[in-house]
Amino acid sequence: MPSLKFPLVLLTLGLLGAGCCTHPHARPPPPMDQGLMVASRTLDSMAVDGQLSEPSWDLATPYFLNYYDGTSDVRMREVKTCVRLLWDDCFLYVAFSCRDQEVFGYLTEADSAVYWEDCVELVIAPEKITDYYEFTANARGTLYDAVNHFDHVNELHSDPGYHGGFKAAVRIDGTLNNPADEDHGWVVEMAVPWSGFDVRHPAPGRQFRGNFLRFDYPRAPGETGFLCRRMDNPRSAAYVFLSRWPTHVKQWPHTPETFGTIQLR
Ligand SMILES: [Ca+2]
Ligand SMILES: [Ca+2]
Repeated sequence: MPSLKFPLVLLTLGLLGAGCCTHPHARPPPPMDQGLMVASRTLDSMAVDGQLSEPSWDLATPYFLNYYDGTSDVRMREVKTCVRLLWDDCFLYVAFSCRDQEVFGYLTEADSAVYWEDCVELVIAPEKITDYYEFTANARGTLYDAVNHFDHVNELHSDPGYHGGFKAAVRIDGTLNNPADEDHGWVVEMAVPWSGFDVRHPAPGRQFRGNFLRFDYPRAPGETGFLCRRMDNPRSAAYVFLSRWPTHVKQWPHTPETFGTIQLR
């Protein structure tokens, strides 16, 4: 069971302002049926530090994930998660900008069950879509990666023994694990090496199937969402709000047939 012995992180960095995604009320989301996400070539060297301060990020197209509740029609809830993609000869870079009133994450051990906490995920299939890779980071920067197989009876088999060598850094605008105050959000800057999933020659025009997920535990239990245990108090339950891409799809995000297309530009 997680304890509270870890020091709480206090970072008030204004991360969702300049250099990150704009406030959702200031920028309308793209069309609901957008299933193609373009990764731009980097212009400069990248520092994986959780700050989207590189000029390359300014040129990356912002895409917004959509809320998915798994039981009813997908609807556009408040846009809370923005994804941007970049690439160079060595890495695929992913930035997640997440608005969040309560940021929480306790797990610190690599490949632990970070998907039960505030987290973001990239899944990507270089060849067969039923055999794909998963790269996940929780809000305190603990990483999980796995190679997954999704069979035809809708069962997901994950092998976290896989190590793709990816790295990620998180910057929090608020206080981690402190429900007494109200947070603003968090940003993940992720770099996944092409060698981690056997892509030897990335080039413009290359396409992959994939998806992007965000699990958000809200400030207070809501009326919708998935009921899950929280790692900070397994005896209690909380609702988690899951967002996915492509935004118009209703199926569970790990269903490979529903993956969108990621294209290198
Ligand atoms: Ca950076
Ligand atoms: Ca949260």
